[in-house]
Amino acid sequence: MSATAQALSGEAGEADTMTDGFHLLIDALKLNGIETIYNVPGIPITDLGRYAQGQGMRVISFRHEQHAGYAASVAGFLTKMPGVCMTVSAPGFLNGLTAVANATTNCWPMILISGSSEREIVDLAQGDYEEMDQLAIARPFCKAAYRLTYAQDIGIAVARAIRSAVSGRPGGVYLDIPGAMLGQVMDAVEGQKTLVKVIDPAPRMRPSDEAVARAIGVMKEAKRPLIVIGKGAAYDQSDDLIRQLVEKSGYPFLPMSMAKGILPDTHPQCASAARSLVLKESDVVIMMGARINWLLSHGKGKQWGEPGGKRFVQMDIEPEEMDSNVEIAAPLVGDVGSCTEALIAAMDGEGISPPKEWLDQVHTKAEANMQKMSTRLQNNNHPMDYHAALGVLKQAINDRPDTILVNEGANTLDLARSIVNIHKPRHRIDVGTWGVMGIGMGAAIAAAVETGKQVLAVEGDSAFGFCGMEVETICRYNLPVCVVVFNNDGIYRGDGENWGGGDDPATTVFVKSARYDMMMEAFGGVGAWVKTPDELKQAVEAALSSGKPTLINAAIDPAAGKESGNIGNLNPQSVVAQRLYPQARTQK
Ligand code: ADP
Ligand code: TPW
Ligand code: MG
Repeated sequence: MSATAQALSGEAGEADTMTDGFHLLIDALKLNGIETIYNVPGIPITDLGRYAQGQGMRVISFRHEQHAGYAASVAGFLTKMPGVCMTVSAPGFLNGLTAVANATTNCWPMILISGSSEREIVDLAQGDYEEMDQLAIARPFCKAAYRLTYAQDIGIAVARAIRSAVSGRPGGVYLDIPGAMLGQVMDAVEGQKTLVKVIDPAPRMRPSDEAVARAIGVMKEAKRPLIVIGKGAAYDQSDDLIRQLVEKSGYPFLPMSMAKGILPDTHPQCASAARSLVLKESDVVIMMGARINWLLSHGKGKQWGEPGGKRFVQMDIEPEEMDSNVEIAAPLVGDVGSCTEALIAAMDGEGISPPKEWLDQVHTKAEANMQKMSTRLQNNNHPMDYHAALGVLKQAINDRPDTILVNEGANTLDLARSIVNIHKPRHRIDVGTWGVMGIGMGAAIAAAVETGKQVLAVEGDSAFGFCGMEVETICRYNLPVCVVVFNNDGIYRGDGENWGGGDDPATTVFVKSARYDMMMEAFGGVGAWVKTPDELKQAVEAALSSGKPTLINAAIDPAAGKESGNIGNLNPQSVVAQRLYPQARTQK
């Protein structure tokens, strides 16, 4: 029963025929199928959370808004409906804003709802409690930002927020709710009439026939074709169509990190293990919901082989994405599902099939690289290195392919991404386009809450430090999350030294052998401290079969990691520094 209907069915008296801003907001969210709020309470939204719970919504309260926000954004990625994060004004709002900006960058739908203080005081800068012009501050960081003044506008504002978040290229939306608006009352029947159910919030967008014919024309000429699949395709959920296109074309495919599992990494056409070769040697590349941004070296440079040696077909819902970095020979503007469906239909009779030599070349390279890797994964080095630990986790996910993998860190991220196979769509969540540290616990919580599945969060010790307090949230809601902290005593490596020779530790190192496992125990979860692959295996097995909140503190050789993982080349270089610090020359 909706809150307004409940009010109507009560005893006679004015309050019984009225509703208020609080309840209209809850009704508006529920009417549109939003059942969960990721929240940190406080003035003016403490009661909003209580009432939402009172009305049967799931309200997950966090310890810090950034993680509530990350959780909402990951819920958006997983469900194609905006995740909702709710915060207090000024500082809470700012904490949540990072997540909205990150969601927008990743093209994930979410709505940040923040309480705000009295507008007439804010606008005259008279120093209200938690005063801030939140709407103006939010605008540059999100896809759209709206402020409510009257309770009767809640229905339309929520509808607008949902549509803005999910239509076209998805993104983060900000909804500003002045505290006073929540308390406004109106007739319940009239209030109900103001609510809006969004019809077809993200309409399908089909590419034109000409665009499809152009793409087929490019594909027909391909001698060394490649498909690159991105997280936009994972978001789209047209998993079967994507598989059909890949298999019908016979093209090798390369999944970007969060697109792993749309087709299993073990699929015979998966070219991940021959990544350098296919990027360099391919002549036609079909991009499916993946931007040609820094993660793909902007489509240029030696990674991509001969300049001008490639033609791109790009599927994207955002027309302006085309030609952003390189010329797109055949733009396919539309949702991945519609574009893929159109290509599959248009391929018939066009003789599209890649030359056998190309497939053999890719296959041979991939096999050789996988062989090399598999020996490294079985090492029994002491102290344990990344490869040995990840060999264990790879097996754990192979045995339980339904487990959702969350992953952040530098070496911990880069190595886990290439080592741990993913078998199902949207079963890997990571740092995304920004490479943001601290998304792990929010992502793990959202994955568990939204899917009910077991989560394995593989975290660098630094990455974990950005969000570690949320293990209390995991314990409080008793979520099936196993966190494995790759504890190498620091950022990239734990063996750095102070280059000035002073007593302070190096900027990149932490307390040695820190007991992160005891943090989980402090809140009633299971902790384990492991130093060998066998111990790790046992602890992970126990965690994944019990479903209990668990933190496994895995000791990793402090000297095993590389500076900045795989992206050390992005660090600015200076000849002056190389003269001043002999150590700088040996940094990789
Ligand atoms: P990755 O990091 O995996 O390479 P990106 O985040 O760079 O992926 O790219 C995702 C792209 O997918 C964005 O350009 C976005 O506009 C696009 N996109 C998002 N949703 C859809 C969709 N449903 N259909 C087509 N393209 C989409
Ligand atoms: C919000 C910069 C990139 S990677 C990283 C930092 C601080 C931590 C790497 O250490 P970790 O992994 O997690 O222990 P490992 O295995 O290599 O030791 N602040 C934010 N985001 C980013 N990306 C950074 C800082 C960074
Ligand atoms: Mg580390």
